[in-house]
Amino acid sequence: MNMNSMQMNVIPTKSDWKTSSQTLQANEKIPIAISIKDKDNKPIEKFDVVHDKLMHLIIVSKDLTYFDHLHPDYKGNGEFDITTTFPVGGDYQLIAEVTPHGAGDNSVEKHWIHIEGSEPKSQPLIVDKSLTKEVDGLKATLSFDHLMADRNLNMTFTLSDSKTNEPVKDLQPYLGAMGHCVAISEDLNEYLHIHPMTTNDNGPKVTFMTFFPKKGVYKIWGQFQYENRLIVIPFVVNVPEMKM
Ligand SMILES: [Cu+2]
Repeated sequence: MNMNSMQMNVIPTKSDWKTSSQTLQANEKIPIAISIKDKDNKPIEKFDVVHDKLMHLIIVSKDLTYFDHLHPDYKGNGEFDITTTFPVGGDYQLIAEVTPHGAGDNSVEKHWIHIEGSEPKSQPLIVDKSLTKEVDGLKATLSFDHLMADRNLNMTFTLSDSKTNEPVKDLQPYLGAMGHCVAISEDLNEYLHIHPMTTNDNGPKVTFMTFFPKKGVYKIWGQFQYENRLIVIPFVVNVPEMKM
């Protein structure tokens, strides 16, 4: 169960991150090894499969322009490996999510790395005026039942085909769900990985229950599989303080 509002069964974890060399270059293959340990520095051996995977790894650039969602391989003894490339120089936050067996809730481990290479000017995060966006043939409108911090809320993506304008009814499951969603606060301190409420429908509405712990600007990435394409649709929203 991934309930961001109630992470009461989290087993405390620590992590070690190793990369191939000291200087990491943009556009070069970089092997990354992530070791997950318990609070006494002993490797955690057993993890639960959550949404088809033992580990979900999110990579974002510091300005949240770049987003990737990867699944490192489990090598045993608490170690996960992945090889990836970074498109440009700069600082990146790596966020690993695992569920140690018996925990019931996921643990989140974060790590910053610096990538050498030409660094584009950091893009300011601009709150979207319109919550309708089109990416790769899929049009999404984002809506909330009530958008405010410190409260459980429902966030719904309503999907239509950009060519036909027809509501999407044949969304494909991706990693055991009709969609995945990640939200990160502007300061990169808050990270939410949100899975949709259980549904038998393949669109056009995919609803996620979530909880923004603090007010402020968040970038949200919805991931959906449609016509055999994995499509990432980003939005930037301002989450106001809770109104009593
Ligand atoms: Cu994942």
